Amino acid sequence: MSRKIWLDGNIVEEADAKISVFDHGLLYGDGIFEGIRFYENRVFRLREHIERLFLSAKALLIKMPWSIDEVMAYTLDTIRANGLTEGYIRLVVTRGVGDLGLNPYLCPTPSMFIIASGIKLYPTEYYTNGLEVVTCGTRRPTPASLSPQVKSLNYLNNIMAKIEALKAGAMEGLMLNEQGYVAECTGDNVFIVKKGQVITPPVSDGSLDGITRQVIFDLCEKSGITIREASLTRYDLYTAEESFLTGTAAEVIPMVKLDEREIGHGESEGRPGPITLKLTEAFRALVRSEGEPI
Ligand code: PXG
Repeated sequence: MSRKIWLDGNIVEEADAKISVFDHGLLYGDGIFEGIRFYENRVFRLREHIERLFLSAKALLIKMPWSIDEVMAYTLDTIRANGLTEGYIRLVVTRGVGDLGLNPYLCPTPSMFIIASGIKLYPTEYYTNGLEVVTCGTRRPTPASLSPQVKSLNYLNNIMAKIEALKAGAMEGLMLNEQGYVAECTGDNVFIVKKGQVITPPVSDGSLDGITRQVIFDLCEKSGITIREASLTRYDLYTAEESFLTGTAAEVIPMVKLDEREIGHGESEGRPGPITLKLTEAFRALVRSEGEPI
């Protein structure tokens, strides 16, 4: 079945959803995106995603000709046009069409398109058995260059790291910051469990302030699990009791091995740990119990 795409105000067939070769999103990666999930006819944390999109736009001086509420409505329209109840939204805003040259003022109006589709990042067995991860040589760019908070169309650092991970036979790669502290994985935030407490690096160590990351803070608080931010080294991950990754696409997934070290102690060494499993279950229940109705 051909997908229906929202493109600059119209819902068009996938085959007709075309972007100009002069679009600066393509020519220079000058644009931003969001990845959003919907479960059982409800969009999870829709407003938070659209608000983050608008913050990315503000940082890049992309003047959005739509309001937050309008973009939320267009997102829901796109899902309805595709008759989907469960899936994934990719929302992309580009600087728009302009002549050649970096100058963004050559592009009078931004372009936006919205795709509603399925997504499956990892096979089911990885959620049950856990993921093996390797540390990548490619570093997360420092906030002194483009802020990691901007979800821009230039993901080349993350893609280079992903290539390293895949070449090493791992499904995901750990990225460090310039100082060698843990930042995040190529498309997910990282958490560990130590002495029963959940710990994740502060976003100032070079990670995206993930919406799923925030959900983990909420779930820990609700379940009486202590959660805090702290800079982490690879040693902290190697010797952790448990570790897991979070992201809109990945959801919550256990990380059971890093650079050949099996994470965990005793019986749960190299296996998903109890707090990870508890949070995974709580996450699954939450995404099916709240969200913007479609
Ligand atoms: N770090 C990075 C670099 C990301 O790109 C996350 C963390 C997790 O953030 P959220 O807000 O999703 O919890 C992301 C998000 C894809 C895909 O197509 C990637 C993401 C989200 C949706 C789809 O690979 N990454």
